[in-house]
Amino acid sequence: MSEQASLDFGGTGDGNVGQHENFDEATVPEIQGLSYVPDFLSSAEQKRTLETIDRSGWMDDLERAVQHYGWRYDYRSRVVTADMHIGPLPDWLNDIAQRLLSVTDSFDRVPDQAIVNNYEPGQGIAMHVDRHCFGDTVATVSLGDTWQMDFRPLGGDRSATVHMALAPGSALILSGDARNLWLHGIAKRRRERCQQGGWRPRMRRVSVTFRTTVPQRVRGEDDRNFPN
Ligand SMILES: O=C(O)CCC(=O)C(=O)O
Repeated sequence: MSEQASLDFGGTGDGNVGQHENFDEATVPEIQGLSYVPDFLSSAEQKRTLETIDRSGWMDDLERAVQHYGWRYDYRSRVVTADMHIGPLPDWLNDIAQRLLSVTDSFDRVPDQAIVNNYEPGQGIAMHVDRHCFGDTVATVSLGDTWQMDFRPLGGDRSATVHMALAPGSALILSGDARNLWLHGIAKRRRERCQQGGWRPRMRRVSVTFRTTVPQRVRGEDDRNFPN
């Protein structure tokens, strides 16, 4: 594993969302099971997806706004229960979920759950490992501004943290060690470090995280197999 991924990434500081000409220079941490596909969605697909998201209703369970598809997730009990099944993913999400299978062979089937996270400047997500009611692969598609994600091995101290920039249109795929043995999160702050040094204001970022739910780990269907 590389000692420390570059902190220099994306963003011009000129306030134009969608201008991220430096993102391809971002360093991808060498963590087993982590892969990054920079141009997974075209600009037109990003725009269309964001417009569809913005026409849908937001939940205010958390500080950041969220949307749940396929299965609802309870942030308090941190489980999925059988009665949380919403239904199949809508076509616009299912198309993306299907396409993920063409860039990774880590999924054992098409993801059936998606959570949209809306991050305004100052917001983020705490360091965490995804719960095991979800399958062994998780994929996040980024929209909007380029923000940094942090990774730290479970049990490691802060000095072991590595970072990478998630550019709009990219897909980040976590499986194996990256999924199970590393925490990931996004620091709550209002600014991002610029490629050329200094800082720029953060703009809105939206992510869509795709998962498979594991039926025998959905509480209420077979509690014996539910690990935590
Ligand atoms: O916003 C992201 O890129 C990551 C989201 C995430 O880690 C989660 O929903 O568990």
